[in-house]
Amino acid sequence: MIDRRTFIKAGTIGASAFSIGGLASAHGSRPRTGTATNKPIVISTWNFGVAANQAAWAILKIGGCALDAVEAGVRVPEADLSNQTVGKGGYPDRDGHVTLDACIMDHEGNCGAVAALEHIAHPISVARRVMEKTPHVMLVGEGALQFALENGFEQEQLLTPESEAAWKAWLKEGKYEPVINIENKSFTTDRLPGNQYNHDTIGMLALDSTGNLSGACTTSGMAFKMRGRVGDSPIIGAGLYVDNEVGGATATGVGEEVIRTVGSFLVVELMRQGLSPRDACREAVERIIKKKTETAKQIQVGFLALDKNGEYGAFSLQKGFSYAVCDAQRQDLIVDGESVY
Ligand code: SD4
Repeated sequence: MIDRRTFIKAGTIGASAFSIGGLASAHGSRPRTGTATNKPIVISTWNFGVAANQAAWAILKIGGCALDAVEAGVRVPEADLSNQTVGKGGYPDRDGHVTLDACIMDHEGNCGAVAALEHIAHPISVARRVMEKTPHVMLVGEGALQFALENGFEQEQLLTPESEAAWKAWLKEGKYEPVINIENKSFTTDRLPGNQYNHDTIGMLALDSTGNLSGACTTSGMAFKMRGRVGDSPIIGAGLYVDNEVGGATATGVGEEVIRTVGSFLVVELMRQGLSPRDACREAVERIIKKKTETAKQIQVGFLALDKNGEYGAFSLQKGFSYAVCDAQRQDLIVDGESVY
């Protein structure tokens, strides 16, 4: 158990806790020249990433591989019934079904994903199985469930009484209109869609002691989404992307905007061009603003990135996006990300 956590403002210590060739300037970017590497390291979205990181760390610290670490890490919030945004216990869709999305990607560009998967508590492990045991990248809906059951995953009731009660409360006002975020306005009037009180995703990136990267992303999706809706989280390139030559990125927030900009792939490509993780995330966030200026003011999207050297950074549209960092120095760091608004 973590009894003490430190919150650090990114841009001060967080992003520079380990900085290669100097920290990029606050408002720009410059190519980094350093060669030192901070490994192993694992980072993940939101405060609940701390517990998830520690499960990943148990593997990384004994020389385990990044792929095993990210899978083990994100299984923690997937199993946590008090977390109503990931895995079992997640908020259902508008029709009361808990549908889960997840993807995983390794250092060789192998990837696997499931979307709209029901009745299985650990979609990330099904995604890994898709990656390793099928010629495909993504299975969805009933096919994903069938595959999971054939592979020994247990069928479970994922809707908890608490999440069912929240859904029933939402239903009193719920409008079945395909308007992004309308559900959140009736769900919690003063809380931004995709923000810290309504975040639905853990995205995790790890660099292991051999210098290999992997990532995982898992979610129950936006609360009270339309039936059949799939967000960015299981989409390789949108919710997660890893390129072992460069780094990895993951996203949280309103997935529609992340898909539109192929956000995580964009962050990795920007790092390839020499931007720091933090500046690459910032540029991707600004791309969302450029494309959908009015929408961008109303929603949250956050990106988190880790490069080959173990340097990390994040940026979001709105305040409130935090992320957790775990390395040899400390295992319980929470960083307040920077934001545009
Ligand atoms: C989705 N990106 O389904 C997820 C939800 C999320 O903070 O991350 N919300 O669109």
